Amino acid sequence: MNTTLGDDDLLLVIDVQNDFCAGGALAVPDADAVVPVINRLTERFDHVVLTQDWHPAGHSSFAKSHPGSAAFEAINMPYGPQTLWPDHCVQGTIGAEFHSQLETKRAELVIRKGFRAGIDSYSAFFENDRRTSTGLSGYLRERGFNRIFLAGLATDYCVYYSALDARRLGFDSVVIEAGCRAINLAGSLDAAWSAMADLGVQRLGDLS
Ligand code: VGL
Ligand code: ZN
Repeated sequence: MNTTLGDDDLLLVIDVQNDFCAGGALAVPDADAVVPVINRLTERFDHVVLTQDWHPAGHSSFAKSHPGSAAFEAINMPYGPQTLWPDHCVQGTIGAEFHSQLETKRAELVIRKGFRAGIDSYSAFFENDRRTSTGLSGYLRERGFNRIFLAGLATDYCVYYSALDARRLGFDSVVIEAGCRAINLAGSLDAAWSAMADLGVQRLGDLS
């Protein structure tokens, strides 16, 4: 892979928010370790976009919204299967804020997702019905980006779905492993890497 970065390369930083980090409501193992890595990556890119998981209270992806169901169970929603989560990244809460050490000032866009009560959005591009657009694709296209590098949380959910959609939309899509950590529910990490490989998402250990 040509790792010389240019004006048409973008770093897309996925969901580095307090609730996914140590002490958070849906803490991803070792999540805080991505912060210095992503800060270093951010310095290398001309363009950086952040995503922010941003749910209303009582969101339909929260286990508490489904009496009789527990967190980390899967249920069927009108748009398909949905894993249930502990309440997390509720709009306006500390848990929804970016990690305090994350370097955010060079971000050119913050795209929020998961704000509709009845549908979750793992991907930065499409909600979990796989059709409702967040608008990010149009933004990236209009700005002329060709290659999207991804890092953040979690490798096997929001990074995975975003990387896959970037590829499907015709961008080159590269996941930087050193800048990601996984939830890994029931083999979800292996499944994610193999699905990404099948679709032509590139896996880069780190940017040297
Ligand atoms: C995520 C589960 C629920 C993620 C977001 O950022 O990977 N995972 N909401
Ligand atoms: Zn969420």
